[in-house]
Amino acid sequence: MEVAARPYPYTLVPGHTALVVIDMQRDFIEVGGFGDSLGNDVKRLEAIVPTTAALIDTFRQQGWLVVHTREAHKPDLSDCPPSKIARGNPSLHIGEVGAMGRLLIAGEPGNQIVPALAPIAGEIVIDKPGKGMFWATGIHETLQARGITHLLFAGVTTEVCVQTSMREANDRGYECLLIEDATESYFAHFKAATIEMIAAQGGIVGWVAPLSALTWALAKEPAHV
Ligand code: TIU
Repeated sequence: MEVAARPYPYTLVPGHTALVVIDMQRDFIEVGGFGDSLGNDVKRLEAIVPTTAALIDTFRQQGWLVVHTREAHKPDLSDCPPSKIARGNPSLHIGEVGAMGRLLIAGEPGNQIVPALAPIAGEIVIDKPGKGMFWATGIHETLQARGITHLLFAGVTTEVCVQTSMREANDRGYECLLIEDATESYFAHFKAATIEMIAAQGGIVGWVAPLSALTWALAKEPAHV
């Protein structure tokens, strides 16, 4: 199935394509979380929740795999390098108690995916200690076992965890498409730059397209898994 995209049409292979929703957790999207502790205006990120929900719904309707990630550390912080805890001189450090529990710690209220995008049975949820989804998660083996070769990306933030994950996926041979209205950054110019650099040089990291391009492709050519 062809999806209109930049720098040229993206060939989506039904049955071998998964959606990866990166870190749509309260830690980044709500006041009092990790993103806020770093001094960011978190309100920008909430705006993509409806588009991301529609994208997830599209995958569910097709019966295609959805993978959710969370940036999360073990309660004893054994998977969090001291350099990451110290970085940025934040108002609260990873593991310290904030308005939604301990920052970036698995199981805490702030570490939950926002209710509008909550995973359902049959979807994969991974906790990742890094910015990228492949470091120390085992997700590559899980995707390979399911025959996944194509990944669509959504989530936050565009230039940090989304871009890192997409580059990691690209290096592992996945054909990657970023859904540009289902990703956001605390910095508008970083989102724009990331989109440009992904699609530059003939799609050096992958493709970019709005959700409407996927919707159009499915309307034109209904897919069967
Ligand atoms: N700070 C920032 O922009 N992002 C992160 O720390 N993590 C993710 O992007 N998920």
